[in-house]
Amino acid sequence: MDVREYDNWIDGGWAGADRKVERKSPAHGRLLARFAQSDEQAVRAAVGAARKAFDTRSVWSSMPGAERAKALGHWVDLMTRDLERLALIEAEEVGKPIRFARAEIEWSIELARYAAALAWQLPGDLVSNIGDANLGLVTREPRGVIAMITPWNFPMVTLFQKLPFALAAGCTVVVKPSELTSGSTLEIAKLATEAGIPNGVINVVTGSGRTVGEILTGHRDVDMISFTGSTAVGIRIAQRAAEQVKRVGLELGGKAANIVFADADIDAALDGILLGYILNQGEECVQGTRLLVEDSVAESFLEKLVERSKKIRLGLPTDEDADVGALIHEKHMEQVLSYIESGLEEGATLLLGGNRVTENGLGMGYYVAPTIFSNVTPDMTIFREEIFGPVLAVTRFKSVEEAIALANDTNYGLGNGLWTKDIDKAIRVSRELRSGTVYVNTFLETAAQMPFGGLKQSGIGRENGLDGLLEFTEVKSTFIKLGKRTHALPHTLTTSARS
Ligand code: TXE
Repeated sequence: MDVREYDNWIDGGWAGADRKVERKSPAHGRLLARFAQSDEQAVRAAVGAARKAFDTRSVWSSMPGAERAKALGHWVDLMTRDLERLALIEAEEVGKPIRFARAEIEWSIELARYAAALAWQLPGDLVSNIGDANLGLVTREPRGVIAMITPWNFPMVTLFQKLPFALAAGCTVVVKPSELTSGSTLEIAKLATEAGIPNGVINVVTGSGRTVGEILTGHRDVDMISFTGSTAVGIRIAQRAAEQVKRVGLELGGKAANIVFADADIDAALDGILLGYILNQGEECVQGTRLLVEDSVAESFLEKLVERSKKIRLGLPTDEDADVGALIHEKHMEQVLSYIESGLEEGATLLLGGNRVTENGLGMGYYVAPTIFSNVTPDMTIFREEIFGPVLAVTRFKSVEEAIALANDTNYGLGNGLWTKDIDKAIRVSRELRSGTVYVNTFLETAAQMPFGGLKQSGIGRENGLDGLLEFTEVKSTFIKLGKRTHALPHTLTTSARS
């Protein structure tokens, strides 16, 4: 297998770097790629290219929406052409099974297709009731140069919930992907140039967050920072942004609850709970990591869930039948195992898993067995903290009120799910759940038109949908006087008084 060598992508071409960071496979340890460890000069060049492309209005920011949509459409075609190649890069660098990587690229392309359509019709308002001789225009303009900082769990989807929307609005962009998974981001930036998106509109600088990320977020020519990652770094970024009164969009962690009522379609709920806790090895911000199950059905539900979970197949990224892949790196695996340890120490009952997996050729990778704890109480660490691994914490409840209180007993508010055949209960509970998304009788559903984002410490702002486009726009109010101006100036200052 060839090692992929990458530089930064700046102003429509590769820009070399003296220092490199290596990415080894979390699944089998082999070297996969080398990325640039960018310095201040590289970040300045990238922001400079984005600024110039934005300020030269005809290049992109004031191009007719239809033209931008056309260019984004060509880009979509090229990504579709290269889907398999992109999926393999994604699977290998993240450690996830190839079929999920494929689905991720397909979904990213879908988001780009939707955002391209939005470029046709940036909404605005005409205000006609401010007097006969006045007209108000409320228009939306692209925000400017956007710094996008993205994580390693879904390198493409987390980027595509931002990038095509910002481009559709007319912004230009500098992306700093995770230093662990930069390959697909660099590849799609190159494809953008091939598709005719002008130089400087998309730039990518790679390297560590603490150096490259900090330089980028502090750069005065960056108008907005759009970040997906941990809550701790999100807080840091919000502080940096505040120093220069920059806009921020933050998509941070989560601790979703999946509530199963006794009157649910139990088989459907089992599917949803299973997918919810193992998808992407549990490295997911809307992971259904807490199962709240009604006491009267809990025993039999858990028996079935454990039986089904035993069939989950762990495998290498290229294993077409694998359900769960490797965790992102050794330190993260150790952290997940230490959360499992805390569950045992704090008195939860281990029903399944709880260990690292090294059998069947997985010994060189960072695999953790699907793990289920029951008798979890709200004071336990595994109930409260984001684990980001295939670990499910189960808590029983006896009433609707108790279920709602348990679900909301968290600092996060990204997503929650509930399972019931009673429509009144479904609507009541979904209204009372404090999260940006609620899934009723389903889980991890997606649609490009549906906004995505969090309450509380899960973030600020929304991605996807029309809201996702508007995040990257500024509102401008323009007053237009019709006919003769009769403003209330002091008499002595009016034109007629002077003449
Ligand atoms: O994320 P970081 P990490 C959660 C999850 C996970 C934990 C740690 O719980 O276990 O975060 O993951 C860049 N200035 N999520 O440490 O550090 C960094 O280089 C500017 C949830 O990998 O937040 C990367 O590009 N940038 C989440 C990006 O921030 C900085 C997805 C995210 O890395 C920076 C990932 C700084 N000071 C992890 N420090 C989700 N919402 O899905 C780091 N970065």
